[in-house]
Amino acid sequence: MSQLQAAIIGAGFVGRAHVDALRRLDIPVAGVLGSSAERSESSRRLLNLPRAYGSLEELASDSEVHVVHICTPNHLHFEQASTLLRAGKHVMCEKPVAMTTQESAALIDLAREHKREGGVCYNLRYYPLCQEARARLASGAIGEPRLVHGSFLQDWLFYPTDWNWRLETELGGDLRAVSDIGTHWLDLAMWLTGRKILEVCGDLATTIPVRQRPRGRVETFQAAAAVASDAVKISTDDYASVLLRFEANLRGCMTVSQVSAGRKASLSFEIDGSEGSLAWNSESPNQMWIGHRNQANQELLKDPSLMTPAARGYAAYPGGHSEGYPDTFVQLFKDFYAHIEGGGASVATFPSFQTGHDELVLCEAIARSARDRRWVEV
Ligand code: SOE
Repeated sequence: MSQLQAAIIGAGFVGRAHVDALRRLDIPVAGVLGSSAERSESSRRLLNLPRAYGSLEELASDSEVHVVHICTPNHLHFEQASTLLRAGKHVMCEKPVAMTTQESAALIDLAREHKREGGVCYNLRYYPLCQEARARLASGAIGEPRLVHGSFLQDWLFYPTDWNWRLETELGGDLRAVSDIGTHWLDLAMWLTGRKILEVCGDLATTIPVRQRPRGRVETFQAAAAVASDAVKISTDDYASVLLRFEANLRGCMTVSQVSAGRKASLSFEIDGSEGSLAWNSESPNQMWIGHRNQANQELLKDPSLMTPAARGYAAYPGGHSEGYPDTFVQLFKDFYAHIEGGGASVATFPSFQTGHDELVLCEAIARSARDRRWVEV
């Protein structure tokens, strides 16, 4: 069992994924804080945890807790992370780490000042075959990367009656598809290729400008159609396409949408290099396509015995045994907790507060580019 003890804020769809992953790693979870005393208690019972916290302050002063996982709506991240860092807790925060770059920069400073680690949940890096793609790119398996393109498409906000807090700018921020799912894609593109994005040119659209807001609570991915509702104007992006210029002349293009019928949570990328290509899709995460010009294309099925040594450790099960979305949290937290247990001495391999800040800088540049209808330097 780990020496470190965790606690969680927010027990919605993703909070429960965090608790499941911590349990697989044998990291004790001391308790949960919800949006009210009743919700803390009902989540405590649902997740079978020892403690229901009554407030952020009560959680921050629990000396048994070393790491807190923040799984709340975006507008709460900054205040919660700041309070917890000041109280000496390490923080694993859902993305985006904050609402603005001023806030994310302040969190980096606070973590440094209090000598605590901050991670951001860009968990999709931790699919075994994404780790494999990164290792292959680093070893030059497809030569010099020239193009990176792909999309992240969903349909859970397809109907005007679909609702979630992410649609409200005060709770989710000014951007939605770009910030909620586009940042996963952008994080992958930069992490896979090891190249930063220097310039962006974005086109954003709100394809459903008026939606029905239900008068009750709706969870992420939960249908809301049957309840009483009010019509509200929407300003956040249902769709975006962004042209990208990376370091070392790498070019790219990303499309994101939360209104693409039939696409549930489909992140795909293809990287075309001077000697070959690699492609992957999160809806078939145990397969990677390897493209050639002068020989037949290949398909790698996830199998640790066929994977590059640097990536192999991120596959928890033998070949033929599929790994998916919940497993990515396990691998991310494994890296994060190992780093904390090592006293922060190792190089951080997990997405850090700096990663979260870089993503917000990109989001701001994309928003400016779309508003001004031009390329913007990051
Ligand atoms: C909703 O769009 C969501 O839950 C995102 O917030 C997650 O980051 C993504 O992994 C799945 O979809």
